[in-house]
Amino acid sequence: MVGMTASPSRKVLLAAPRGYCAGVDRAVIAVEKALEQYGAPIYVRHEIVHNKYVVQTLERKGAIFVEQTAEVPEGSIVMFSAHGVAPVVHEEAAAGKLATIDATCPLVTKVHKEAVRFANDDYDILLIGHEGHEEVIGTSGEAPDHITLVDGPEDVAKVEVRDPSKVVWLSQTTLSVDETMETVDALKEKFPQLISPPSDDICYATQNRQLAVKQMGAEADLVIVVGSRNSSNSKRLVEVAKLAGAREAYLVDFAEEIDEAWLEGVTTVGVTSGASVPEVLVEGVLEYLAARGFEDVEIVKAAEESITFSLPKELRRDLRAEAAALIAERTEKK
Ligand code: 0CM
Ligand code: SF4
Repeated sequence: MVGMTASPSRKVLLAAPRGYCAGVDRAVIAVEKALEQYGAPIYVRHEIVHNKYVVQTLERKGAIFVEQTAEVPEGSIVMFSAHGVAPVVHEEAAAGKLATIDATCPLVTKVHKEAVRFANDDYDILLIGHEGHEEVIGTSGEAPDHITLVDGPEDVAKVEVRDPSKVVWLSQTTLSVDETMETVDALKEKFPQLISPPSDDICYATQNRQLAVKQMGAEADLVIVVGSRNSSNSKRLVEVAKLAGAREAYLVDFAEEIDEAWLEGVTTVGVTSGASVPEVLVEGVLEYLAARGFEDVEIVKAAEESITFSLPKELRRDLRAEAAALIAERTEKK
């Protein structure tokens, strides 16, 4: 038709992998299983994972979230969140006669063990992480006299160590890979004998979600990251998207938080979600976008994930006990 140009086609780039990681899946199932096995209430110290929807859903099922162990009534069951706790928290729970279920992600536990090992060998440990974040509080608590927090490259200038020939860096599991490497480079310049962790502390899920966002960032006008404000790994995805070239990137808990104005002049929208985000929330965003002409969805795949973790041992033991009781009951009936 003369004088008319076809409107550019609108599409969504959908990141893969996105959403739940193995540690979150395990932690959320652990709360559900504990509610099933023991009945409500199950106390959970700190948000089991940093996601508003997950916390609200579990609250409706009978979980009670608290920030301090002292808030849990004597004799109750308390679960520790995926982000891990300091040894002192285990002591507090024992003093309060609480039964504990530890849903700390095994990849966080791995960092705790590294910290203990290097502290026993009398290293100064430079823990790269965000001040005040629950995971960093837990890891630091393993060896408070040996650990110094380094919150980004700008913190390096003020770092001091006892012996520059005996220094190691470790990190929070949910940091930006690139920013962490910047911090490590600055630390290495200051302490040339700095040694690195025996294996990656930034977990596979954090790394893969950032890789996928990097791939879509250059092509997307706008990137929508589904995740909560207190979720470190989700917030990092917004930063990575912008650094990868996205004109804009926003974090939303739910589709209802999307502002129509963000879509003005936009033809390609990238969508992803943090490691603590249920897929149903991403589906809500895709429906919102489809209703506005973004029906075409293309997957941007950066990695395959197949890792799973078994349930916390306290629940597994109970499952074994239950199975044994059932077998005994059946044998008796014969
Ligand atoms: O550490 P972060 O704030 O990203 O936590 P999260 O609950 O959003 O994600 C999963 C984890 C861990 C540890
Ligand atoms: Fe574990 Fe990584 Fe998931 Fe955190 S983001 S729970 S460290 S797998």
